[in-house]
Amino acid sequence: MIEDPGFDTLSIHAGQQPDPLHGAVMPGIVLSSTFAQPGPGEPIKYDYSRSGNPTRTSLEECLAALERGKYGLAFSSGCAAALAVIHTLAPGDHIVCCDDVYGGSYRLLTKIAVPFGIRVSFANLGIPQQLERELNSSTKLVWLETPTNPLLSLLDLRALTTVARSSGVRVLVDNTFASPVLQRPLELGADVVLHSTTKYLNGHSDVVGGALITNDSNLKERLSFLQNALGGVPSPFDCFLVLRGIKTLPLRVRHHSQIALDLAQRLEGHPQVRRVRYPGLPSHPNHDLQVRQMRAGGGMISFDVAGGLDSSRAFLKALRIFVLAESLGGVESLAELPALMTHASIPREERESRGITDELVRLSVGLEDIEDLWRDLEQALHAARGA
Ligand code: P1T
Repeated sequence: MIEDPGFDTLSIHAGQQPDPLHGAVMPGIVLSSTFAQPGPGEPIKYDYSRSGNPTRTSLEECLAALERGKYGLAFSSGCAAALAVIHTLAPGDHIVCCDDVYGGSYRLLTKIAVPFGIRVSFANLGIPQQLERELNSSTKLVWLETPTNPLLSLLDLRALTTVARSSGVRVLVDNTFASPVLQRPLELGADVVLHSTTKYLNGHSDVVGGALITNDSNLKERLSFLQNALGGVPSPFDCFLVLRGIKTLPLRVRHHSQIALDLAQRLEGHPQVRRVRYPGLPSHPNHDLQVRQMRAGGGMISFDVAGGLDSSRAFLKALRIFVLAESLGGVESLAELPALMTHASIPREERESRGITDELVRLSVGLEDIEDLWRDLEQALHAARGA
């Protein structure tokens, strides 16, 4: 590899060299669960595939390169990666989390971390000074997601990591929605980046996976131990699929962003639509931050369908190209209702106070023809009007 390659080059080559035995340009998938040792306790490099595997190493090196980190660790899901981070803490420690996060992260924090003796507070960190008020002497971790799921608010990573750093508190950034194409939190002061590789990184909706990336060697040692000890590791085949998906990540994410911006503009002018949330729209409250912090607005749009639950239900059922399904970041367009699907684990009162109403619809804009996507949205909005 040449010195200091660009992002697109890294997406295709990082962690992958032609196979030295046969010259195969695509490195093989090493499926073996165990590895022959020349003497007892003398592995050549790998001993057992939960502890380490060559295909996983390729993926981990590639992920680290894309996030501009030194170390990457791959997990069996985004939740498994999050669980490993929670296990770096001890009973009595305190986590401050932004108040709009993926429902599964909320569930892990409230139903797993809290019973384990960790205190968790949720705060609106849209104003970075608020973080100063939330920190106390037991705070060990700040958990951020930006853009947030599902409301697509942005958090100022540079400002928030500066506040946390001055108190010696680590910052985790869930970079799933932006992907490293649009935003690299380690460069903005974060200590660890989390991904659900299920989403944009794999990009084809056929893998569930997760990852952590860091520059901190102590944290990496602890997380590697937990990766092996907790056992939430991905299969070599899934590692291969994510590596393959990453080769087109930059192309996909740039195109997702272009289509999403166009659709968001059209939705904003539609009489059946209220409050379009898309960070690339000048009307978005954090649009200035998007321009500073992200290379484009991304592929996710949220909006309210006028008319309440009956209308949002009718809209989702009428869609013909957008598939009604959880998840995001694949080449195919998806739509969902966070209140009843991805964020159903958040109590209704809390959900509604954050703006996750029964009429809030979330779109993951795929890579189909834009005019087909628009025709689909228009006809479904028309169906919603009669509901
Ligand atoms: O599903 P899993 O790979 O375990 O990843 C969890 C996760 C973590 N972080 C964010 C920001 C996420 O969006 C997710 C998973 N989200 C969905 C399945 C969803 O539809 O929002």
